[in-house]
Amino acid sequence: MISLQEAKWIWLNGSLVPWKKAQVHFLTHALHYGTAVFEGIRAYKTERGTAVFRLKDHIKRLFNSAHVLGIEVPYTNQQLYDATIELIKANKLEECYIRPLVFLDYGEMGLNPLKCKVSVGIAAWSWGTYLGEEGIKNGIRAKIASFSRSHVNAQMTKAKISGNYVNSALAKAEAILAGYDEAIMLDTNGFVSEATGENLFIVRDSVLISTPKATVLEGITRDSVIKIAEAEGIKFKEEKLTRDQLYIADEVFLTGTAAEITPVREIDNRTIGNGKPGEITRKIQKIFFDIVRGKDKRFNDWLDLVK
Ligand code: PPE
Repeated sequence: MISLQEAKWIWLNGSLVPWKKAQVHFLTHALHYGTAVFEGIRAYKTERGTAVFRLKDHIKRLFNSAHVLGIEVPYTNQQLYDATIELIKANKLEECYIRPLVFLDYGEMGLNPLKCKVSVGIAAWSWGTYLGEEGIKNGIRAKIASFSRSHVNAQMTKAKISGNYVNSALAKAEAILAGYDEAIMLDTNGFVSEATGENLFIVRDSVLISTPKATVLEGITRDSVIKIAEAEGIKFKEEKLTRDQLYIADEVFLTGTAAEITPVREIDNRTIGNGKPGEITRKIQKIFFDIVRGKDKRFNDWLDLVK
């Protein structure tokens, strides 16, 4: 059963290929060893047409991820930018999620990644709210994962390397099977890092706090939230957080391209604040959705128009 909303074309190594024909060989290196890097990007409908949110920043991070993994992307920044725009147009998507993947392809087996052919694909499809409409509106229930986030010298936190995501998938499945919506992960020192595919913020006494950048993915939504807070005069700091600091926070929310801005109303069966999305969460969430839909002109340079 496929629940993915299929589109018409996928961009693969320089050309548009029909969705169902965008296939790889069984012995693709990345399929066996996780040797790939990816991005998650969203495009939204604005009054000036479809606009991709911070596309240049996402492509830059894709190149950084490849650099960390030690692989060379066989295209330029501009080529992948143009390919993304071309793909959205060809698929006639007004709003979509975009998934570029740079992967070690077929031709070599064994762990040595150095001689593998590097391939690049980009898919785009219609993807609704990641943690549910209800979750974005009223907040989700989260659980602290029993699996630790990988040590910073085990898996590189600055890179969206496919193999890193097994750690997230373990924690996500555990949370879902236990009846929660999402898992929050602690690092190997016991401090809060991030959720399986989202960065984390809390609000305490009107101060916005996020976990230190060093141990988490440098989220583009996270960066956007920090800049919104700055523009709105909301005090922000980065700080190491323990799990019980989450329990007693006034507000907790998660940020990510897929999850957008999702409030957390409960962690480990403890109500956060009054159990409803807090004032600062709602304020930032509203501004974020206004920005991505082109209604807040202060951040217009974050939008890359498709036409
Ligand atoms: N941390 C992790 C581990 C992560 O994967 C993401 C994005 C973030 C933080 C937030 O980063 P940003 O999207 O730049 O704000 N996770 C992507 C993958 C989700 C998936 O299930 O696939 C995403 O949100 O697109």
